[in-house]
Amino acid sequence: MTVEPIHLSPGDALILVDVQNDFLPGGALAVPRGGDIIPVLNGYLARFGAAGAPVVATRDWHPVNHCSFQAQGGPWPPHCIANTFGAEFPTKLKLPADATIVSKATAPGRDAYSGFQDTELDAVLRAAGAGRLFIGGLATDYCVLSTVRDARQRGYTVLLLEDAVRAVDLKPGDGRRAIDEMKALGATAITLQQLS
Ligand code: VGL
Ligand code: ZN
Repeated sequence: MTVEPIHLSPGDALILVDVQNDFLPGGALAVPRGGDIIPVLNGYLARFGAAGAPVVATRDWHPVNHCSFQAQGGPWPPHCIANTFGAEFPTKLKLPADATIVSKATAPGRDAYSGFQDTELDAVLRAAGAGRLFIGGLATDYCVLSTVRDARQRGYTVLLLEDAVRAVDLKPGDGRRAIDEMKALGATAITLQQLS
């Protein structure tokens, strides 16, 4: 397999999707091997920092009575409740102080898997002049997939951080199928070693 080097340039932005305690080992909705991505994301963060390129972190930020919780008839256990430990970014993730944080799914009656849904993400990226998005995080088959779909629909170039995503895999193969769909939508899968 040829490994093409990628150089960061103006217009690039890093988007970390929902890298939050509840999606990590010990969390309320732990993604299998979710913790593996943190050191890899720290590698991407170091390169974006060195390049002075913008970083955006989305977060699932639910009210206690959110419609996606089983008590309300939704599919998930309670997770990422706003202002709780489970909704925080893990301390091991080296998020820069100037990262932009985008909260999503904040209204009780509406879920949002995509970082673009009912948020300021598109406006933030436009204001930063970003056209090429490097996207990683959790979970491959839910919020990463939806965010990549919306990014492609909005005309962004998407580089999927294949070594910095992990899937819930409720049905075995969900993560694999999500990656296939993202590639079919025009996303390019990359790994950290390609970033010089
Ligand atoms: C997510 C399930 C429920 C995600 C969020 O971030 O992928 N998954 N809420
Ligand atoms: Zn959620």
